[in-house]
Amino acid sequence: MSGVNYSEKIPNNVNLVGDRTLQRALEHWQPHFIEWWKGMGPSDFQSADVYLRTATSVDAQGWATYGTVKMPDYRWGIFLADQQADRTIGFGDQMGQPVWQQVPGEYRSTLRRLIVTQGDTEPASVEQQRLLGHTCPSLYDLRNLFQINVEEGRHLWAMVYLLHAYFGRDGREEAEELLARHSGDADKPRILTTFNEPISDWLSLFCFTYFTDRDGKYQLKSLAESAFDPLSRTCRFMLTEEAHHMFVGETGLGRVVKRTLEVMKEIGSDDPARVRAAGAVDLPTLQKYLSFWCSSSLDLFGSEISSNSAANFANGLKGRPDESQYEDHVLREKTLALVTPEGEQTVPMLNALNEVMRESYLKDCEIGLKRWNRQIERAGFSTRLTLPSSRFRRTIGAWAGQPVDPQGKMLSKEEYEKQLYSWIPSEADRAFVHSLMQKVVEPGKMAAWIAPPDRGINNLAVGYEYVKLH
Ligand code: BYC
Repeated sequence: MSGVNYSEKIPNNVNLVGDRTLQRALEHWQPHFIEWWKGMGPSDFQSADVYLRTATSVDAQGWATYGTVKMPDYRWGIFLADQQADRTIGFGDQMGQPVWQQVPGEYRSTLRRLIVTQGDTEPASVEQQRLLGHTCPSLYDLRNLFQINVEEGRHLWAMVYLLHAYFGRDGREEAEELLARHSGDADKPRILTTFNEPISDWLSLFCFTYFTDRDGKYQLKSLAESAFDPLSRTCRFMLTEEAHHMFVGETGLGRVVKRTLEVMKEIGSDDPARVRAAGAVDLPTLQKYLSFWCSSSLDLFGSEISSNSAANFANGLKGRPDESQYEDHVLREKTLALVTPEGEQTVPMLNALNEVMRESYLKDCEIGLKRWNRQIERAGFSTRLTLPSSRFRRTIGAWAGQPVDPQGKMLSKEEYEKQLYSWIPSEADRAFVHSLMQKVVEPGKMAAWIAPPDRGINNLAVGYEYVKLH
């Protein structure tokens, strides 16, 4: 078990004290991070006492230790999963050879790019969510938002550690840049498109944590397979924390569906206008939010046909999630039939791995929809929620910019443009959802558009005062 040393300025389980140069470099970055947190992190709640979990070790006993802290005092630190003795490369052309404890020169820039791209998403999401506290539906939800925010901050630390420890001066410069780009900034935006989308209401937050954090799960799992062992160990521990973020999305959307169905039963109608008038999110609007965030998150897997994905896999930098479940770990002989707007193409499997991953991601996304559709069916209504086709509204890859409807059917450009806002939220839909977002901070009280959760955090009551406001 690797305990975390909390007596140091930067809590860590990587023996930072044994490398004074690295320690100094990270201690130099630390005040810049805090400054960023105060300026770009949750707006206005920095003096609140928040019931948060912090890792005190990376094992089952210590990774979630609960207590009340003010967010700027959160102990952000560097935690790697324990090193596995004799770990060997699990895929690609160097399969079976020992994993790397240092970055091989020939992969240096690619690995740095992967780590920077991963790292960039973490502060981006905190920036996207910074105003949400003002419209929280309950103290329980407010606490969950802040838990996610501080952990995304920690995930930034995880990537900054790798940059500082293994990439020298370039790594330190990249770490500064991670605080200089900002979500939605016209001059210095975040790297990936989804992380520049505003998240200005809680329905979007729940969709983001359902769809976008799930991309995080898939990407972290594939990086956890990496032959670069420090990256693998970092991602393995991050995945433990990531699960709670998806839980917030899944239960959040489930609670929205539950409340909407209660209202539909009360008024005896599924008429969207009447559901809205009764203060709940009508199912067609929910469907539009699902389609928006799902399609946006699908871009995060990259192009269907990608030489980057082929090289990353062949060189052992990035595998497939749960690589050991597959039989063939080299993939030099396999192909995949892919449909693009030009017709069906047979592509070397190595070049199609982004698409393979996107397909399994979509299957994972289906699980929640099945559950919510069962709830709707049990309540006696005929609407069914669906995921859009992976060709819908794409901005990356073979289907980028193609006028395709959510069922995957090609339309004329005019028809597509005419119908787009019947598939994703229009200004009026967003304005309606915003009108529901009224701050509720009385312990145990919920906003009218969302059902209470089944249980509280860490066995506490739902009505516990999870955030003490001053
Ligand atoms: N937007 O061959 P291609 C998370 C670029 S979420 C903008 O198509 P590749 C989290 C690409 O960079 C997980 N640009 O794709 C969730 C490349 O540019 P360069 C984040 C894009 O490289 C919630 C070019 O297009 N982690 O953790 O195979 C809250 C051609 O690339 C996009 C990662 O993404 C896009 N959507 O795969 C908080 C893992 N897609 O390099 C956190 C690290 C592609 O030629 N990143 N491009 O200039 C990667 O593994 C890969 O970079 C990608 C793309 C999967 C993103």
